[in-house]
Amino acid sequence: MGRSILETFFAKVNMQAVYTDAEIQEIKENFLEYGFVKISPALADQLLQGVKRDLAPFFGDKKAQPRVVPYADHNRVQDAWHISKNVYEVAMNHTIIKVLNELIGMEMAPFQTLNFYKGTGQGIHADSIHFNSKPFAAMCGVWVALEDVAVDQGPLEYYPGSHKREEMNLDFFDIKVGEEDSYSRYIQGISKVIEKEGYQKEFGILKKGEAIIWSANLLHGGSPLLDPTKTRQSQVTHYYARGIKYWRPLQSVSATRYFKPNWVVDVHEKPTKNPIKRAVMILRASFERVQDKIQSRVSR
Ligand SMILES: O=C(O)CCC(=O)C(=O)O
Repeated sequence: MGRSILETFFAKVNMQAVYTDAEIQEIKENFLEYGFVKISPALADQLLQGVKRDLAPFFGDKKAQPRVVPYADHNRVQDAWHISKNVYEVAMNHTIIKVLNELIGMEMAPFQTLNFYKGTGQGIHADSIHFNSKPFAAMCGVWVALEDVAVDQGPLEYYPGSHKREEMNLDFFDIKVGEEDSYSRYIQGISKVIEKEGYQKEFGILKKGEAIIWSANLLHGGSPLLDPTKTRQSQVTHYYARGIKYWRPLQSVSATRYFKPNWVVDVHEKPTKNPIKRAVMILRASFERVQDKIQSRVSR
């Protein structure tokens, strides 16, 4: 899954694309007001194609199972940055990180990637239920379109302004961590809040290479896939501010349990030739897999 010299060159050129101060100011104002912003980080077409090419063997009815990632199914590969330099490059995109640093006012870094093949229909939630922090909302999601996305492909769905609400963890809905159906009850609770507040949904209709950044407290999810024959290839990268406290409400049973994010790092220099690096990657992936299993058990 290596990249040609030309691809590397284009990726570097595109990393130099940045916004002017006036544009950054406008982006900040929109983010504060609506809880999300659309940006065009000028990701090279070769890079986006590279992501799709790297993950093609694992998606749809393909049988291949990626190794060294914490989770993969026919529609979702988590932390594919372990196996794809292109996924890593999207997560580390200079423009995206610069904008995030400005929005949050702290140094932001990626700690999880999710690559999708088709629409997810994921229930509406705030990312803070999965990835909370002290201070609150020092976390963002960034959704990059790897192809043009229209409404029948099950685009991202979000509720502008909903990020201004107070923090809504399980206790907000009188749900105890680990209770049966706690996550589906959380999702029901969120849907009632949306109805009560009259939040209006919007869809992430994007052109290939465009991105949406959302706040940890913005209500969002995946809209239904109206045309099941269509793909909706995308990469979500989750970013935290560095040097703060990180916790997951779904795993904090009796008290806030802090954890250390698995920061995205460059493992692509000589991934297979260094046995120690490889062993560390495998150990780390196994650890993440266990963490993921615990989380999905708690979430169901
Ligand atoms: O891409 C989607 O359909 C949903 C993604 C999402 O909600 C998330 O990553 O938090």
